[in-house]
Amino acid sequence: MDRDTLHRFLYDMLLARAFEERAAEEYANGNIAGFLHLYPGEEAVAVGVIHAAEPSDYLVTTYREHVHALVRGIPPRPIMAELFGRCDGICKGMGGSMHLFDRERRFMGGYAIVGETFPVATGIGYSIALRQLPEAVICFFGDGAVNQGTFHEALNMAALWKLPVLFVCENNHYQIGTEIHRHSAVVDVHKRACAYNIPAEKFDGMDVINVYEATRHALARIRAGNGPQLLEFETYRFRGHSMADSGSYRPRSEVKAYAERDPLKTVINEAEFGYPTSEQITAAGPDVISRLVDHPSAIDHFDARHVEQIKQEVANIVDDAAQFASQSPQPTIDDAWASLYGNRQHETLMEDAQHG
Ligand SMILES: Cc1ncc(C[n+]2csc(CCOP(=O)(O)OP(=O)(O)O)c2C)c(N)n1
Ligand SMILES: [Mg+2]
Repeated sequence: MDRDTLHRFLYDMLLARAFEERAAEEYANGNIAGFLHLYPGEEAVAVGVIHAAEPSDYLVTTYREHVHALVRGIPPRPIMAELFGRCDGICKGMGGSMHLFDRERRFMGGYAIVGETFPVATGIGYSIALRQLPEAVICFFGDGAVNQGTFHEALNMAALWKLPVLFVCENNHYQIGTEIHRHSAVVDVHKRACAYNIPAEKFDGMDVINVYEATRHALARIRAGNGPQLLEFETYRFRGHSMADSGSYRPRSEVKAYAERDPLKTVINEAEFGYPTSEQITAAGPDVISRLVDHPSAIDHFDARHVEQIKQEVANIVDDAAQFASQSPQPTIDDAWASLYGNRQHETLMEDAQHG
């Protein structure tokens, strides 16, 4: 792991946490309406996966997607303005928190319906395969989506046609207040993929380096023409399901245990103390050896001062985004009508077809 990459992970994770905590504050102040699903605790998944992807790869995500949008490169200002429902939002304030979308950056949404990402991603995968492009599509979904029919239909077709789709389960162990063992006969999400002959593995989703490496390998297999892959990342959300949920159904001891494993602590630790001793390398199991031996090649490491600098920088960026959002105009009823009746002739698709 080189220093620049580690710096980007650290920066993006600190920005993600600051952005989401500010969104919570703005919601409490009445500046954001509707549902708001936040990502603290899960940052290592979006950051690790999206950094392993190429900018030409498509992303399809759920309603818990602000961080995915940030990591893909949508600036904080239009994301925050979208959460505020304002004209300068990435979707002109018509989508809101759950429906971020940016065609240019191949960020194909934010979907509110559980299981909705599967057919969308599979369709994009079909389009890539048809044109024989070296691209892939990454389909994020929660552990609660695997009993939807769309999961099975999409996995079947993606496998049958060897589509370049990476299915990524963000397993935070809860579907609102329900745990998977209460609604699923099979509780290991990745094991379900074998029904469709899709290679699948489970990894620790609290460690960004782990997530990044796993995703890089899976994407390499896809680009080599091996068809879809599925990765399950075990993670945890530190907040409730949405701002309307306190999360009180979770035992305090469980929340505390996961807080100890905060992915931000892990990445800061990696960045500050990324030099294992030779004894540590010898003592490490075979699966972590490659990760450990990479570290001594780093020229320099970060210290607490660097981390504080980044924290200050991201705090300013988030302040600026909130300020920008609050000053952006509210859409009018005419804007709403224009959006409702826009794209009726499938202009977006036609433009894409013209550009090959
Ligand atoms: C088809 C459908 N059924 C029910 C809901 C209500 N709902 C919203 S989120 C959610 C739980 C989803 O949990 P999971 O997939 O694990 O994602 P997480 O919120 O944990 O990220 C449910 C049932 C919905 N949005 N869509
Ligand atoms: Mg879940």
